[in-house]
Amino acid sequence: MQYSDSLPAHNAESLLVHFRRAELLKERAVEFKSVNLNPSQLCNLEMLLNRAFYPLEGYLGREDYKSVLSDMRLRDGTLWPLPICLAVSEEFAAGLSEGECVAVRDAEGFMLAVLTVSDIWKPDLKAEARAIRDPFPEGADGCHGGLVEPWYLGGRVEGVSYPQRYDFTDFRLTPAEVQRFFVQKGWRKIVAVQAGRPLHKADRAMLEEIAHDQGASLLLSPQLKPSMYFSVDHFSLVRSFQQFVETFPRSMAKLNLTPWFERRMGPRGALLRAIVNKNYGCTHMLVWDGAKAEPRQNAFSEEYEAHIRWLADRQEETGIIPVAEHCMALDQASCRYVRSDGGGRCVNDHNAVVKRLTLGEPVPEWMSFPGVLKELSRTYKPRWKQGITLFFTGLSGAGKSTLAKILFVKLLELNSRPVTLLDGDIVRTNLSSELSFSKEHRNLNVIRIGFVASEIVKNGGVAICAPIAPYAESRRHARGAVEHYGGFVEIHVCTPLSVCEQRDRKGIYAKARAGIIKGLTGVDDPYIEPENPELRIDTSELSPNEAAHEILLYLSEHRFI
Ligand code: PPS
Repeated sequence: MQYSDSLPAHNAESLLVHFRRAELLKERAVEFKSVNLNPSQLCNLEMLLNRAFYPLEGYLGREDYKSVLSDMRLRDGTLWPLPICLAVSEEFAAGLSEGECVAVRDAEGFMLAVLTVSDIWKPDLKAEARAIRDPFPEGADGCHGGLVEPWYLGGRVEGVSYPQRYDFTDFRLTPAEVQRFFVQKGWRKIVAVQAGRPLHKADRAMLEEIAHDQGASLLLSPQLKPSMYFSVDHFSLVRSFQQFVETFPRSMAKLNLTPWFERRMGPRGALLRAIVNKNYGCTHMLVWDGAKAEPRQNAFSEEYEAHIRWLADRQEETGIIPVAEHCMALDQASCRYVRSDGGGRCVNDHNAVVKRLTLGEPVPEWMSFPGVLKELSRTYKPRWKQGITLFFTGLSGAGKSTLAKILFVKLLELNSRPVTLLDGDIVRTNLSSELSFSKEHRNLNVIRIGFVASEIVKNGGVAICAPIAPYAESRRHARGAVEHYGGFVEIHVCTPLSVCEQRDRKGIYAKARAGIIKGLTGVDDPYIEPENPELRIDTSELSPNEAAHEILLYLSEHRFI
């Protein structure tokens, strides 16, 4: 079947309704049940509304869903490789009937669309995953939106508003706007290039080769994660793309941000990407060799070549010609990447660039562009410029607070970063005053400390925390929150209980032994020792100054200071 034969005859640029209809829908929505979308569902809705998912006019109904899984086609024969349905909880589905309208809202409750429900069903997720993985064994995400036992809704969608986006709005064009741009500029052949990592000089040389080979221009889009707003990487990726696109003549490359995100759905995902790219007005699409995480010798795997052939077999219908990566090699004489069909490497220099930036080493000129590096170096800093958390844990009286205070002063004296002290008492007074010393509340207390520390580290500061933190789970949680943005050094102050009790500066152990206080850590409440802390310090063997010096030595050896 020809691509054009299979398209329904309508030409609406978006599924947004006229504002008068939108007003009516908003009034009526008071009576509708509501679904709040998670970030990936929000991207799907945006792609429906802006017609990147043309010709879909809403979420797939049950019969279309089945047909997509079995034949990669809608019931009318249109090629469509992946289900786009609205996943809801069983409880929500149980209260709905077919024909009913549902208000589709963002996380804040702002109404974006109205779905007229045509079908409600419980999908067999295992069968769905099996079908999607066929014909190649790849990881599959489906459209269950992260729900564990979802039900699916299908039906026509009437758009009230696009999801609100506040970042990079200058180049978030809809498919129709992008296509108009191409027409205005007289671009007839366009290669779509999506990438989930920053691009460098090897990529630039390859893209220029491809553009010249095809006589085409380039539409470059960073591939975003649904959780984009919680990740500094998102901003750094997009800004690096801005810089990268600037290295091309204006007549050759255009940057656009699409709400498309990586779905890990193998060939079917690539096919959907082809359809979406066609809807943005492109004619070709670069297909990266997904298996190639690291540079490796000579050319491509058979799977990759089979994948390209598989997409090429369907290009009549998708309207998109798949383009494979080229092998590139560094020409030593000119220090430039050149095409190398007879050998060479499929080059991905990104990991090497990040490694050099985080080690504080210079990045060779042939590897990347100054503008791209400037953007990336704001995110990928050497350890001594990153934020860091010093996380002291140990029994009451072990010496955590004393050490924390010495380190606080020493690091202020170095004056390289802002330093914040989150001592147990400070936190209990200002952040967790309503919490008790139950297991649940202690974990919550430590999770809160981890959150505050991660915010400090995200902004390049030093957080010094000194709670007892008796449980492994909340310590792990705090580490996870912080390590996303910088260093986490766990220091187990392992002074024996007998010494802590002997010191008993607050008289707390005496009270516990007398039964006045219940649930004191180490006496009648557990302390789970950390298995792999970065440091263990026993203050019964070292003076406070000696112990602090050990910690400073560790920080310096590991290049944190
Ligand atoms: S936890 O477990 O991490 O939430 O504890 P933390 O916030 O560090 O609070 C410990 C300080 O509270 C005092 N205190 C108790 N500690 C342990 N168990 C019980 N039942 C208890 N009741 C009060 C104690 O003085 C701790 O202070 P530090 O500075 O550790 O000696």
